[in-house]
Amino acid sequence: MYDRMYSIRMRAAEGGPHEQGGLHISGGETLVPKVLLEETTKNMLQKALNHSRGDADFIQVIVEKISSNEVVSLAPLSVTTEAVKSVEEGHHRSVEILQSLGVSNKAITNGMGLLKSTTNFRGAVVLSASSGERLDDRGLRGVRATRMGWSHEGYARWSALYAELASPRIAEAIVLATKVAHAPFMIAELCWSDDPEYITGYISSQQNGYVRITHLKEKGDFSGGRVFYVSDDVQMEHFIDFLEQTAVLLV
Ligand code: WAQ
Ligand code: MG
Repeated sequence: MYDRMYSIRMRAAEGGPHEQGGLHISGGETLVPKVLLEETTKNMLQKALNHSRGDADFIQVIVEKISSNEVVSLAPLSVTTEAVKSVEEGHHRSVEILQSLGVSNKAITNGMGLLKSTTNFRGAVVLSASSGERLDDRGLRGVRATRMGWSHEGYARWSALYAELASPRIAEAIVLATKVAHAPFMIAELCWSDDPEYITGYISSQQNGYVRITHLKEKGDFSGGRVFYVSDDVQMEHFIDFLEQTAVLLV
């Protein structure tokens, strides 16, 4: 049904590569047919070079071919936006939403604490939704969802429906949140950006969709990240394998 798809991943740092202590500047993931490969790779490079976090001196772009029969098609999560007036109100709403999804208070406190800290993980931290314990052993790298993107038609339809949201940042976050929400054992994701200029974050789940909260940190704050809350019966290898290996296309 689709052209042969390619996964493109980018990561950028300042002061050397991430694993040599460089400060993470920017990252991105997408899945495109061959006709869009060059243009998209160029756009990724531009994203790395023009980022408000800093001046990248290490940029890695990885391109991989995926066989089209391995691609899972998913509809994007539905989007709602909750306008809040302060970080305090935003955090309060986040707690309420996570509680309603069955995440324990301890797990909420631990997750919010991780995102508030200035330690920037390159990927997400996986927490037990009941104990709040960290379950992955990936250290500062965390777990990265990869091999995902919009189909051309899917993005055209979605961006017409949600014209006011159709920025590259939000479109990328919807892809990630949709793939992650469909992972086995997944309960909820909490996210806000580490970009100091961007203060809207979200809580996503298959149950509630993608719920944006307009104020989760103050401008100028470099904190941010992602937390994946999982159920107690999680099989970590299976969970991480889905996030890293299964190619997902939003349609
Ligand atoms: N897999 C897992 N975690 C990731 C990935 C990935 N592929 N990419 C980024 N992260 C983690 C990592 O810790 C980043 O520091 C953190 O997420 C934030 O990434 O208005 O822009 O790309 O609806 O800065 C959400 C709200 C914006 C959008 C999120 O995230 C809206 C954003 P950023
Ligand atoms: Mg970022």
